[in-house]
Amino acid sequence: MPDHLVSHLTRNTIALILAGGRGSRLMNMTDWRAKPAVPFGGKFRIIDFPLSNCVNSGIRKIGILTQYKADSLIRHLQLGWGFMNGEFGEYVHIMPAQQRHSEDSWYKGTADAVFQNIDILRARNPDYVLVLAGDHIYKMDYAAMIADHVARNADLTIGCIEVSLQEATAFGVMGVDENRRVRAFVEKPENPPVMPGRTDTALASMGIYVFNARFLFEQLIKDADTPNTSHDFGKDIIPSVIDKYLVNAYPFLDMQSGLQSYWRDVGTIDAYFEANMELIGVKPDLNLYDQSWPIWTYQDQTPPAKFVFDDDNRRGYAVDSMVSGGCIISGASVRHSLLFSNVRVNSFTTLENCIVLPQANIGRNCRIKRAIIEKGCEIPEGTVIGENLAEDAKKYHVSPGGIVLVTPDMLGQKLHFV
Ligand code: ADQ
Ligand code: ADP
Repeated sequence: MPDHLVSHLTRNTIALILAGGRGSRLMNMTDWRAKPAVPFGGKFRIIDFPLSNCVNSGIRKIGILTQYKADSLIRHLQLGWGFMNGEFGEYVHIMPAQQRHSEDSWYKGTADAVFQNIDILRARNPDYVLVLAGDHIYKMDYAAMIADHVARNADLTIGCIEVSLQEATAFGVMGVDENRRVRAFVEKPENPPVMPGRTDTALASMGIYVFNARFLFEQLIKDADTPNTSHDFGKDIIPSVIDKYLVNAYPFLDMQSGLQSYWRDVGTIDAYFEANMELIGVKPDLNLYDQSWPIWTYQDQTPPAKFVFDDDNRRGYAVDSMVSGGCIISGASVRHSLLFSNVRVNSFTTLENCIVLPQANIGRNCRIKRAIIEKGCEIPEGTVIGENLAEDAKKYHVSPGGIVLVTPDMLGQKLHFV
């Protein structure tokens, strides 16, 4: 079989999804779950996006490197992705930090997380390793990136996007030559270098990499033996290889329009709120209804969402909103909001610009706006949120953008579900 077929490339690729980081800027939403397990878009978890991208790209050997508060993530993976259990050589394999290599430490950094699994990877003998982050929302055909990597004979290919100089301080920023070869790389620079031909943007790494497998293993072993490294791809590995090896930049552009594609790091409460809210719009940049690139997930079996008149004949309705299965809106009004599954909204209550996570119950006579209500919250009757942020801040978390986050802990509630 000719080696250049893309199917040959993807079949000989192992994807590793780094899902161990905490994502502490999501505040209390990551108190008990890792960021990749955070619910998104009414039905999904963040990790469903890179996972669906892999499956849709034909990359079906997938390892997930977990560490921080992985219980919720692991249960989601078992329920939603457990069907890929090795048949036809297709698997989603959870690789928890288990001190395989050094028995005195957990994963130290992203490169160490991969290094500690090097014996498992070697035994599987892939040609390419695709390293992904478990915490970004986007739809991307990784096969095109791997094909570019191979066509250019690269040792390492880094996915990249153009961002504003201000945003660039939070990313790895690269300098490339006219052949897209990476000539410089600085992790989270205070003064990011401007992209050639631009005045106010920089070329940022998406934190996704295609490595030739043998090259990756060599670099990981070298890094493990280097003193004073943080064992991180962005801080240590990439800067150490750009001079000697062919490191290729792969711009993430829409195949049809040639414009930059949708890619979000929903790393803060404000970014999380915005990205979810955008989905409600008529033509969001992220289309979840596109059947050519489905986002797969685990979902509870739920009856249809229901909108009912209450006993006083008051209308229950939602407009300009997305409402998942199992919700009941009874005698309440819901506007421009996103309701996950099994949410209840009761009589005389109004919700506006809200994100309500599964199994929350909003009592009667509440007025709530610009809020994120966490999974399982029981919002007491008559609660007002979003009208006086100074008051709200005494009980709940208020983000810099004025979004109020409410969790069961803040309401003094213990969870009655597992
Ligand atoms: P950051 O996102 O800041 O920058 P990092 O916090 O290391 O990098 O997280 C990368 C991914 O690895 C995340 O998905 C995280 O959950 C996971 N992770 C972190 N520590 C881990 C560990 N010990 N074990 C397992 N998984 C772990 C990176 C790059 C930048 C790039 C941005 C793009 O370093 O160069 O610009 O991603 O978002
Ligand atoms: P998720 O919303 O991520 O699905 P789950 O409800 O499945 O989270 O809970 C994951 C684990 O964390 C369970 O063991 C659960 O009891 C615990 N847990 C969930 N919410 C909280 C919370 N607010 N505080 C402390 N522990 C929690």
